[in-house]
Amino acid sequence: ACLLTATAAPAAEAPRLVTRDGRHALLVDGKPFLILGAQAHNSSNYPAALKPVWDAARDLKANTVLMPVAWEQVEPEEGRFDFSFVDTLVREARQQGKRLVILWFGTWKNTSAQYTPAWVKLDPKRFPFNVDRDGVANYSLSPFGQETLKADKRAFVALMGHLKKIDAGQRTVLMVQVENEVGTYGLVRDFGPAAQAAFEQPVPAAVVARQKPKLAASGTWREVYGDYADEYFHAWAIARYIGEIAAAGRAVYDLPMYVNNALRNPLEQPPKPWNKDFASGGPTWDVIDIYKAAAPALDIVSPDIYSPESEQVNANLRLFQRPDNPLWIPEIGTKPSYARLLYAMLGRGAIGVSPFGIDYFNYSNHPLGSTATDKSLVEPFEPVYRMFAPIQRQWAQWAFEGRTRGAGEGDDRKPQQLEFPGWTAKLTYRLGSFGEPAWGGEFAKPAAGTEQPTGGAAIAQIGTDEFLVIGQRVRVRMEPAEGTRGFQLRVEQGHYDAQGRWVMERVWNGDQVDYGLNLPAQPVMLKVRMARPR
Ligand code: N0T
Repeated sequence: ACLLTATAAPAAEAPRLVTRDGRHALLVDGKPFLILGAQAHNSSNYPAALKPVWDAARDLKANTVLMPVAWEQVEPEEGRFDFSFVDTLVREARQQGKRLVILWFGTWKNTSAQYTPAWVKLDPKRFPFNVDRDGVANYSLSPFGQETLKADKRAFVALMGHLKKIDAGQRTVLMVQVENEVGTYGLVRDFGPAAQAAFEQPVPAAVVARQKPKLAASGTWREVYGDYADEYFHAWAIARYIGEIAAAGRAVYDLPMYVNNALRNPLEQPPKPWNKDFASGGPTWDVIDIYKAAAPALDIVSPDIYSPESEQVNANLRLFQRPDNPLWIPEIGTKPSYARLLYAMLGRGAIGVSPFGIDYFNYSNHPLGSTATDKSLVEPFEPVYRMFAPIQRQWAQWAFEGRTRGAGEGDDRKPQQLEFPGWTAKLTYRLGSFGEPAWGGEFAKPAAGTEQPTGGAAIAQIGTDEFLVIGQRVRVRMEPAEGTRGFQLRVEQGHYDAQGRWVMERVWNGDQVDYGLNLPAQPVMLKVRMARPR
């Protein structure tokens, strides 16, 4: 019996988030894991719809699939649960060698009630909508619907209990998203009687302690937050609702949980009071503190990136990456122009990224994403995943240690700089690539294929004077930090083998390094050793 106990496989350790020195890692089987995600289309959550998802995820070289599980499908009749899709999903994911992130489409999906079961939709008395100042019902369910909260929570707890039963020994499911893009369009908050009564109460101390700017140290929502009171109140009401669901789910099966956000303009600084320009009450960057205060069971507030301008993307990355909030991007449009920005996300130390609509279902969410529904959909992203997939564990570890930086070519095509202790990486774009003119400091005309920005690089400082450079369509010049002396000693092109050992393919020297390292259209991996003159 003793022997048997000793050799029995230990239950896999639960995925969890850890934070050190303001940086984060998702531990999977006890070690940092980088999610190279693929999110399926909204209606692919049925067994017969899975094959085009697996095919696209495989072509992309994703390690994780993000898949909705809808309240309407797991509880078609009140109190009768059907998790057969979840069983198929988890079983096939294992066969495909993929991990999963489950998206709970419950009370709110893109703010609407469309994924609630019919018995919820048909009973607005029991499951009330938000109402406006005149008492007219809005399309979105009220966070003050006590019965709605109870029912959603019960279904979510049943889902988590089921996941525990089928997956606690294997941990195929890494995280759970609770609801999808919550908030309300067109109405700043619920004005129903329960909401109004709460609005006139003092702001909870946990919120006042975190959320700024404030006009007073205590008081009602209006007294403390003035013109922002309605939006902040709605954020608090929704956060509390989701937080309660998440906490109940985690009590049954403790997985990392997060919410995603349809963004407000990150460049509007300071942010103006809500003016119908985004979903009020959603976890926009300006109310992350309210979500942290009201929903401690949610680990992450994450951005869904659908504004392709590089300035917008970079601003969102900055705003959602905080010592109290890991950077996790569960949705990125599939327009090819987003691919280069993965270098910025992964270089900054995101715990993961996921283009949305990686699925050969015959549907395209253009203009948010690509027009393609075949293999050309994944082609712009695959080269980046191809580079990171073999080293995803190592990269996540380096990121957790603060060794990584990254950038995607800006819409302005301008040079960029990445600063490391002792060294600076200078990036320039619009260069020739292999087979095209790449010699010299200046180019008569930019190379074909650089009409649109497609360049980017992610760099890890793997030793004091040593770097791993991954990138495409960029010239990288490593230089000593200002006021110091140093030079490039050796540049190797290569890859890591399955055991994580570096395999050198060739040494770059001569023309290949004289003016900087010209990373071609197809990404390469370089190990760069710098040195200081003795
Ligand atoms: C996303 C997706 C899916 C620049 C849209 C994006 C997904 C949801 N919503 O295909 O519905 O489930 O999370 C909203 C984009 C806002 C428009 C940004 C304009």
